[in-house]
Amino acid sequence: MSEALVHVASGKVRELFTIDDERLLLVASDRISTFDVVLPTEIPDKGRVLTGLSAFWFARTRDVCSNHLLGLRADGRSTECRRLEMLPLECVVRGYLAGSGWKDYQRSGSTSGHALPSGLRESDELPQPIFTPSTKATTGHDENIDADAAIQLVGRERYEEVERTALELYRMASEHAAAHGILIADTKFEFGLDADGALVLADEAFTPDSSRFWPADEYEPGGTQPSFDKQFVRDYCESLGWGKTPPGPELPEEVVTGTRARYVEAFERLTGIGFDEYLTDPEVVTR
Ligand code: PZK
Repeated sequence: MSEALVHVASGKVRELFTIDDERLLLVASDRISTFDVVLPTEIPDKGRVLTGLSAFWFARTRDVCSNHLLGLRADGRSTECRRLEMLPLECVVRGYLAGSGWKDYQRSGSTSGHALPSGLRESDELPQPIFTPSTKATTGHDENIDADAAIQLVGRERYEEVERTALELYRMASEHAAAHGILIADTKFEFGLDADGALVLADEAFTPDSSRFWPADEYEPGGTQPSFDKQFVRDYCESLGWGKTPPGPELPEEVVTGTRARYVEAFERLTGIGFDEYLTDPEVVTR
């Protein structure tokens, strides 16, 4: 049986297709980006690792919030999902001070309207995780916004539900990951609404592309942290003196192999499932 898939959207490294009126197919490629540029070299199985990790988290957080996952295809990189009305908000939770949160803090002592204690260093753990929504930029970077601006976009009640849900999801996943040697510094969610107006977690969840994963055993606040997954790629790109504008450089074999191994390691540590088992039967992560 063949199936006509209509392409609806492209992300930097993923594609979205329509299956029918109610269902979409989200396909994760093996492309990798660094410094916001997609590189010409792929990392074999990266899309399968991210798809499997997302599905693992969807299965384990169902009681906190329902999600768009309907099933995984046998290729391990394609997710059948419910078609939703997406909220116009990037829902970020930060447990540590990094990236744009750190930049905001240095300028103003706060981020997304959260006043933070003085004297924090880059990569410090926050006194408690904070919800820092941003707008979905069509071009360039998302812009952090405060609660009032987010309430303008989705309404007060929905905002409060999204904040409470996002913080609970982060608490669950970050505790689990830390116990397995990975710090989730921050993470981004996208939520949608089903036909009844119920909140549904969509997109990807707790993948290294939607989150900052740091190796816990190398954690040293006071500067930037190594990336659990992309550090070999970043180090190689820095060694070239590449200007971080397109086109990106091709990656040598040893950088590809080392990076693939890091993705597989993250998958196996977080799921407790062998990656070979996943390739044999992707649905194993949801059981
Ligand atoms: C949806 N995106 C972003 C992600 C892309 C684009 N379940 C859903 N229902 C309706 N819309 C979306 C989803 C999801 N997930 C997500 N845009 C629309 C996106 C990945 C690849 F090209």
